[in-house]
Amino acid sequence: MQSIDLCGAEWSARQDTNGESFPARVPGCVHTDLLTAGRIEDPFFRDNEDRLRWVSEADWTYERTVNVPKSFLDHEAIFLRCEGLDTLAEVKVNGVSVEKTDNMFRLWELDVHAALRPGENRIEIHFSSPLPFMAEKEKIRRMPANNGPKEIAGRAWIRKSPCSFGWDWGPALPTCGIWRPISLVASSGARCTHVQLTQDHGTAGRVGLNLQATLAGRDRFPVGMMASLAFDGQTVASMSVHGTVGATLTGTLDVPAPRLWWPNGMGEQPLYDLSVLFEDEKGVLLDSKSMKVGLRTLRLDRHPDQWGESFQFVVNGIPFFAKGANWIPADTFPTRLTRERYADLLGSARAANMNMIRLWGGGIYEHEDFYRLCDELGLCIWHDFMFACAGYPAFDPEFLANVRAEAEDQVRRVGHHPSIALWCGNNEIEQGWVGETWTDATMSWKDYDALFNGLIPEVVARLDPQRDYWPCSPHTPVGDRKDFNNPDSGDAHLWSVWHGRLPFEWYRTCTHRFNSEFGFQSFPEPRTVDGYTLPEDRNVTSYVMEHHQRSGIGNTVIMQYMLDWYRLPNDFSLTLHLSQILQGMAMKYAVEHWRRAMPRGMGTLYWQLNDCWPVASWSSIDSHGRWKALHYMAAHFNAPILVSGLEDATAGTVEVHLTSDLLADARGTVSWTVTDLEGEILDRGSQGVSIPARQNHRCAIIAVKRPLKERGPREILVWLALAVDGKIVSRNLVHFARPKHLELRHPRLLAMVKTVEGESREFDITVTCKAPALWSWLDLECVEGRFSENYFHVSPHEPRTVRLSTAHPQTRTRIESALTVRSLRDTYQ
Ligand code: BMA
Repeated sequence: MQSIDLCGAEWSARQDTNGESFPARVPGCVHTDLLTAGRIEDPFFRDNEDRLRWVSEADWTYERTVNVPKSFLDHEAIFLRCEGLDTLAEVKVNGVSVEKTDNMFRLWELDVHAALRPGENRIEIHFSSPLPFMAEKEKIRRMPANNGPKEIAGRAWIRKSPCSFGWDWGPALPTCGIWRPISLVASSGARCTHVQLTQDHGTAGRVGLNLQATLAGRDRFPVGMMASLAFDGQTVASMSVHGTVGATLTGTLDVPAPRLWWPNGMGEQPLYDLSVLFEDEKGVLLDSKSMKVGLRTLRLDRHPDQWGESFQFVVNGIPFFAKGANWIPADTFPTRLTRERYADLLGSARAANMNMIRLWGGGIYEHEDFYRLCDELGLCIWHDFMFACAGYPAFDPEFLANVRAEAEDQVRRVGHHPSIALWCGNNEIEQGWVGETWTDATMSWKDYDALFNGLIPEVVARLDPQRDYWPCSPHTPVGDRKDFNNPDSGDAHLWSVWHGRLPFEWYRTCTHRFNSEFGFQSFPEPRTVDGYTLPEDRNVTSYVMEHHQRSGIGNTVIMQYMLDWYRLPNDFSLTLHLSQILQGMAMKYAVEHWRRAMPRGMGTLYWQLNDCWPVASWSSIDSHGRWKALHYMAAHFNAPILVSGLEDATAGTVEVHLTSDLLADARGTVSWTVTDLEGEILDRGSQGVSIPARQNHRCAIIAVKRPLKERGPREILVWLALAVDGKIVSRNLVHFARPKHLELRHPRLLAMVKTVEGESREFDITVTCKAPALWSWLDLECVEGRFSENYFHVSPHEPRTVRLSTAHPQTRTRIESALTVRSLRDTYQ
């Protein structure tokens, strides 16, 4: 097999009506090409988005020439292999139309043998705007869908990233272009179209890695398949088998002493190198495939139990609590994402002690880098198919055929990744978008069943038989199917806090089995906001700030909860910071409760990890990769062993809980200090504790009746710490009044910077205070960096040292002048 890569900068693009062409990049999209060519303003700045609809409404042509040698054309089969065309495209080779495509999620292998000639050839791809297509279809039947005030109607008709048409955190900037690699491929005899892997862990000390290769080419052409598996460059297993095109080639690699793959926090992520070669009878290489393989079993375990039906993931036979967040496309224009940006975001997820990411169904099937990094980082993937919050035209056989091909392509493309834990049909469609019959507002259950309980699971069972399938998130498998958030079985999206505006305390009433969505919004930090606003926009109710808020109720809801919990902040930038503290507190409140509820509840995936543009949203990391307060707090509430306290002001007690995700029992010391707001110690104690593996247990009840009575609940803080082997592994703070009612004293915070020896990007910063400093945060002006911890509570009795890692080399003096430290009291005083 031979191929000619067509990616790169040799392309040009032009709008069909004005003909003037400009340089283009492939993979890429028209918005980023126009931006590079200086033809449009930054779509993310202020309300520029509103003036860019013309780009989505226009038709665009991408073209290039390619020199094809005669020897290439001597092959039997020649394809133009398009790994992603976004979306309504007509492909022409030397002026001859070879295909019209209509699904950005499909692999198109177009037969171009007859159209190519030796020497120079012209490839042209014409993209029609999706908008007239959608509008036409909407005239036939209105598809129910609505997620955000600016969403463009009709997105369910087209197989294109749902959120590109606008979402309640994303702009409406549907783009077009050659968004994944493109190449010319030539083969003779046979080529391999897919190697399916399954694993047999039935024999102790060995794993059987089963291969099933599908070939295309000349009928009954004889082919040999040679497979080998290596670890760290050493071959550990190999096999070969012979067969012919038309039949499936199967074989097993018998792996002795397998090194198992584990999710983050449970063990390592060893990855083997699998190489599969295909040869003809004379030993001439026809084709090859290589991939990284992780050996493990990873299943969704559902069995009847005392509460209903379990919902837990089990890796290598061990159930584990899933901790993580939901992933959306990391850029409105995902083609400009680099491996570094994926690595930074997913590395941040790992750094916050996550072990699962939900690849949400309103975005895209992700780039290969995403899956590789999840494999390497031990982040299990809950993988939705790309259907979200809409009724889809499953009554249309053409639509179903298109979706079947898409599902097959995607499962074949990524199914070998060890990190994928589950295939899930869709996001939230069972929740209100389905009814007994078709109406303008709902699709029918019959059509829903055909797609999500028929077509898609059939593809999964056939092409990826060892992965579990779940029809929808959320879904309840027993009883009434409209009861999508049942607490006794299935997964749940819990939005009564935020969308339902119930108080944070509501979380503690929830006993669901797996919480795959819940969330609370915040604003991005001031420097991110500065990037998309002018000074006159810097008020949360300004037109531009509201433009960068896509949840209709968003800013109002943030402010409502803010006033419930905190004092009105002094200014705009403090409002942004305080919104992040509020968000972090909400998520901490929820996750700590659900971790304490294990094993009844076995997972929390908050909404949402990341952003696709600078916006007020539920994310814990903003579009620049800057960690919000929530992300720093997530590292704590997701800690492998968590100490948390449940306050009861009436009883005058704090229940101390230890929640362990460790595989082995441990021992440690829990200590508590009761102080007033001056920092005066009113009581303290400590206790040796055993920490049973993979369990929550209440290890102590602290009596605080007396101090509460004497000083009143607004004066009391209880500081908790858990030490293992003399090292503090988890801390927490309990208060009995809402923070707005605490009369915090001036903490006189100080931060001292020390250079870490031999490092120009690492600094140790020691923070001290004279009175309790709640939610203290370090901030840097004009220096990009990340702290090992931030938004933490500092007690006057214990200085805290955190590590700063800067993006670029810095001097100590520079850091000292750029650094500020503030705490909650500074937001209002
Ligand atoms: C969910 C998601 C998204 C949405 C989020 C916030 O339920 O599935 O559709 O962005 O809520 O409203």
